[in-house]
Amino acid sequence: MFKKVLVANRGEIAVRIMRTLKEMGISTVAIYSEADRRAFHVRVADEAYCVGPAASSESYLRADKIIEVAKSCGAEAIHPGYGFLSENSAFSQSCKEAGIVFIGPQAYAIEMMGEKTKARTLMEKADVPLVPGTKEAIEDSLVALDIAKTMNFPVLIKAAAGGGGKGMRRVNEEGEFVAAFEGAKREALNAFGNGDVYVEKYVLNPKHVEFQVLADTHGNVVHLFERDCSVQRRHQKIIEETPCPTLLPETRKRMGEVAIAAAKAVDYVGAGTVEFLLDVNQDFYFLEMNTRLQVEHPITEMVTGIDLVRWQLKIAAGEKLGFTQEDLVQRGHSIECRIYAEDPDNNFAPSPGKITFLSTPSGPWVRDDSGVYSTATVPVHYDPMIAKLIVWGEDREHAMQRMDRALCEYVVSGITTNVGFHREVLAHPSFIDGKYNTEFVPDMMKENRPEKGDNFDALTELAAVLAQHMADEKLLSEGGAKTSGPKKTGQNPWKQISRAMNLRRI
Ligand code: MV4
Repeated sequence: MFKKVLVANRGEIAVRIMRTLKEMGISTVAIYSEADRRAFHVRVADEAYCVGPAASSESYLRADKIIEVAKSCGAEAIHPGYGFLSENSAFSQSCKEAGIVFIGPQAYAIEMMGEKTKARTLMEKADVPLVPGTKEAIEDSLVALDIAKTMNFPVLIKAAAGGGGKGMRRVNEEGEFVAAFEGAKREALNAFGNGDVYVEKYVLNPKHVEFQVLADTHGNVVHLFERDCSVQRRHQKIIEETPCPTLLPETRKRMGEVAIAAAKAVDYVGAGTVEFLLDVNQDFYFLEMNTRLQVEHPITEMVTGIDLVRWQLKIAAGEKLGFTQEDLVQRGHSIECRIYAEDPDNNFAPSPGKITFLSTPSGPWVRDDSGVYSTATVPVHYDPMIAKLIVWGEDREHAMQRMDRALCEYVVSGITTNVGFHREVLAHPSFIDGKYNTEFVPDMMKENRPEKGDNFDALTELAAVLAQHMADEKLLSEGGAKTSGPKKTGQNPWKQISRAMNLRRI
């Protein structure tokens, strides 16, 4: 096993990876930008090196500098986390050429899955069900229109180099097609430097269900069941859960087999995720494969008992998978809520700044994967996700009750978070019945939601007690104490208290 590993990431995922490294007796190396000198991941690491200015392009994306740091400090391997360089095939290759182990798949698998048309071609050969559509990029808009006509509208134009929703255009009728096609091409060229687009039939109201896989270098591949990631807003996941509440055992079995076939078809090595759309008839279609550890991996760890980062390391060191498919079972239910520094009452605008006070949930079966600490500053430069709250319960109802309890324990002052919004989602009939799909959050936002504050009266007395306590403990921030962000908040004690209590609209 490695003696020293560099973690080429920041925030909660860097901390989460270093926790496992520490447990395995491996020395941890952090990198950081000038904006992250006091970041949590830097404090957790055994050693840490600054790799450049705040902008990601000048720090966390600087493959050359990061490999240089790894070489000079004697790290034998680099864990890329998610985002940043994690799905950059050139980086995987550069690590290899520098004699450093990239903890992830080979460049070939990243490249094949990164280009959607290549991925679809390869997946079809492996008998993986695809959404009806083309496997080649289409140059001519009229040729594309003819194909679209055979599929029935709506259709979806997708960028070959895209993923995660970027460069997609839904087209509802023939008349809109050509303009949308040209628009999508231009957008794709701008965003990815690759204007290739292709056409798929639009699957209406699907669930987003993904399967976790693990593959070693000896040809063993297993899946670790599914995650339902349908609670999303603008392609940002908000809540994930496992098992998927509507997935039938027979469908689960078939999807798992397909996920394994997908991984085998690209000679996959390490931890990966195969994404599907699942429709109301339990038909499922391959969307894409994410060739990295994902944000929502902890819920899989909670129900399987497998530490995915530990196995990423063992696999990267050449070890064989220590268990078979038959050894794996889903035990109980797990839910993850992503905690964002954002304001749900202001169109989810980022809310960076100084966290003046933080107290996080704990207790039975609660996992707090956080990238911040009390008095830390959330920089404006990066993703506003500051932490993840993960719970386990014996069944779904138990997990939901436990999550609401844990959310109530969250106390964050100085910045605004979506903790209260999570409570609103958990209390929503569509979430409770489990049949929600990817339209759930957009639909919920269109509903006539009660004004925040409608439920305040009954809580006035409690709020007064809390206000006194917060004043005594100097937890209320001074007027204008916030140093960054779009507008000054925090001057209004009432708002701070309601936030501290995680009041949800009811
Ligand atoms: C689709 C689709 C419907 N039909 N493809 C969004 C992100 C990218 N990975 C693919 N996405 C979709 N592809 C067809 N043929 C609907 C989506 C989609 C979606 C997928 C997963 C989770 C949330 C979503 C929200 C809107 C659209």
